[in-house]
Amino acid sequence: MSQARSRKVGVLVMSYGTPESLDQVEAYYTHIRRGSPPSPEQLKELTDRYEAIVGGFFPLRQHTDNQVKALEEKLNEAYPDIEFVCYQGLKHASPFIEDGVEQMVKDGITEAVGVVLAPHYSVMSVGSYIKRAQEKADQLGLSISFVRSYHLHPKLIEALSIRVEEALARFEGVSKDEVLVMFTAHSLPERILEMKDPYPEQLLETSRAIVEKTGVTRWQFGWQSAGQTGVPWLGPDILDVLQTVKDENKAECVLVCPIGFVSDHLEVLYDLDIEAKRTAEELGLRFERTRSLNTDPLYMETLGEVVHALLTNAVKG
Ligand code: FEC
Repeated sequence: MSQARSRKVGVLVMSYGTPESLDQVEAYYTHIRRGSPPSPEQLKELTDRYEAIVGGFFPLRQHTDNQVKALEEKLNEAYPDIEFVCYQGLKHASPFIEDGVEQMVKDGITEAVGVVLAPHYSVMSVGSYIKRAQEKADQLGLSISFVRSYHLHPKLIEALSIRVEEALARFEGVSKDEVLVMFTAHSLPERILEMKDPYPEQLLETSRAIVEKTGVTRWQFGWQSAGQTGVPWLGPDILDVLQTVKDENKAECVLVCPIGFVSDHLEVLYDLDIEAKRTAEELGLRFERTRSLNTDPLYMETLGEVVHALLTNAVKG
């Protein structure tokens, strides 16, 4: 079948990365902290969070593996004239972004595209993945172009809207208008605002597109998972939003939709399912969360289409 394919393209699929076992948490955390090891207290706090989610299992690795495989299948099925080979490149774990680029070159790939498993662009998130991949590609003489964001892709919005509707139905006996839908994403240091970074606006655009498609009437955006780095991070934090919801009697039911994440991992399974849920319940609020995208076919089609569009534009351009 691959004989009919006239062109071969390497796809660097980039994701955050996670440890493979509890004894790797320190090295992983040190990498996130740009080489500065965490204190014993910080390490314990993070290890405890991993242990709390599913007994020290690291779901992000499995989800990323599955997403990369599903995307490769989707691309090869949808575009029979091109042979697509997907490579994994992780930000904070092995195989690192640079390893993925190197492997493409070793395999004889001469044309490549990079895409991040995160729909919204910030210079501090997607921008930093792209920078590292571009630097390695330049070093090795590989031609590579990048998808920067896909936060308004109709199939992404459809997949997220389906999840919002399905989760709203979980509040039995409560009408849609009584539930406050809280869209969330990973916070970043506030200084991105001075840089006119598109991240906050793109997140609001995704939120508004879902609201429009689902007819949700009460909604709010909140930031989650801010780091403890001694500099101000974007707010309001979702835990504070929950308090405000209670204080101002805005709603009794809260549905969290983490639009900034595409997989089940620590920031969803701990920060939302354990920490935010506990806070909500202490405040007497009913709490639900939308299902993660993981390998949802609509999400895989979104990725396939944005990768393919980049190749088409590259030919035209
Ligand atoms: O399940 C897992 O093992 C990994 C879950 C995970 C995801 C994730 C996504 C994002 N982060 C983003 C920004 C930052 C910034 C810092 C930072 C720190 C951490 C720490 C852990 C962690 N992040 Fe993360 N992030 C995940 C996990 N993140 C663990 C360290 C402990 C902590 O702060 O809780 C601060 C770095 C510093 O110290 O300077 C900034 C952004 C995303 C979403 C986009 C993406 O996926 O790339 C933005 C998943």
